[in-house]
Amino acid sequence: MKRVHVIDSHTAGEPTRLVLDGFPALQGKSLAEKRDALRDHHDQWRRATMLEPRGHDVLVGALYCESTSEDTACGVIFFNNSGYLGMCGHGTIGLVASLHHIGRMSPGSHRIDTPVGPVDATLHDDGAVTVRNVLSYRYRKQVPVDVPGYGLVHGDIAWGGNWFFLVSDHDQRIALDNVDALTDFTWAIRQALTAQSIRGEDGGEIDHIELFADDPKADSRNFVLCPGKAYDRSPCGTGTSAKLACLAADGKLAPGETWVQASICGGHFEASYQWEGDRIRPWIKGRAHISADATLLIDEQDPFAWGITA
Ligand code: PYC
Repeated sequence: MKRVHVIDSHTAGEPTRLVLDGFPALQGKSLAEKRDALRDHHDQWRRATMLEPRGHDVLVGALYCESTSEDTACGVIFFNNSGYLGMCGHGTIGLVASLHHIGRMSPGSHRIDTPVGPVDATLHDDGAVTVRNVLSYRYRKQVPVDVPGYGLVHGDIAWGGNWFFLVSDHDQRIALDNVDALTDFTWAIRQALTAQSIRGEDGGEIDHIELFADDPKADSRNFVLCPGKAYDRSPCGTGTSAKLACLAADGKLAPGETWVQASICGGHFEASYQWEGDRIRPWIKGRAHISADATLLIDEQDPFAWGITA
C-alpha cells in the first residue's frame, strides 16, 4: 500500500489538495525541471491524486517541494485533472493556509518558488493571504477568433502565470444556473484558438478562457474555464492578474488602486498592481479554509489505483 499525506482546502470555493509527502523524489535543480520530471516520469502520481476515484475534475494539486535556496520557504508544483499549471493564485493561498494549519508557516511574508518563477505570499494575522504574483502582461489586444457555432469572438491574450484569453464582449449570462452554456462557449473558444494556432508569446497554449460581466458587489464577475474543462469556483488568481494587466494597459485602473474580482460562485479576491517596466506586478488577496487532513491509500491490487482515465 502506498500512502500520500494530503491537506485539502478551498479558496473561495476552489479546492486545493496539498501533497505533503508520498510522491517520489524528483530529479532536477529548478522547479521547472522538477515539474518536467514529475510529468515525464511519474505522472501516475498526479493521476492517482487528482482523478476519480480519489479526486475530481475541479481539484488543483499542489506538490510541496523542500526549499533549495536560503531565500525561499519552499517550492510548489501545481497540477490538475489534465496536466500541469505554471502558477496558481488560489492554490498558493491554499498552500499557505494549509502550511499554517500544520504549524509549518507563521504570519509574515514567505518566498515560494514555482516553475514560472518565485512569488511572495504574506499570511496576515486574520488568516487572509496576499500573493505577490509573477510579472504579468497583455500580449495582444482584441484578437479575433472564429468560433464554430458562435461566430467571431474578440479577446485579449494575457499572461498572469498561465496564458489567458479574456473576453468581455459576449452575450452570455454569467450565473451558476448557466454553467453548461458557459462551459460549451468557452470550450469552443479554447478549441478554436488551438485550431487557428493562436498562442501565447512563448508559443504556449492558451489554456484558460475568461469571461467577464458586471457584478453588483464587485468591480467585475468572471467565469474561468480551466485546462481540464472544469470552471474555477474562485475568481482565479492568475486570471485576475491577467485581467489587471489588461486594465493597466488600457489605463482603466491606476497603480495601487483596488480591483475587486468576483467569481461566478460569489467569492471575492482583492487585487492591485504596480508597473515594473512594461509589465505589472499583481497582488491578489484571498482566504482559504481547510477541509481535510488525510492519507490517500494507493493499493496496487486496485484496478483504478492510478485513477480513471479515458
Ligand atoms: O487561482 O490562479 C488560479 C487558478 C488557476 C487555475 C485554477 N485556479
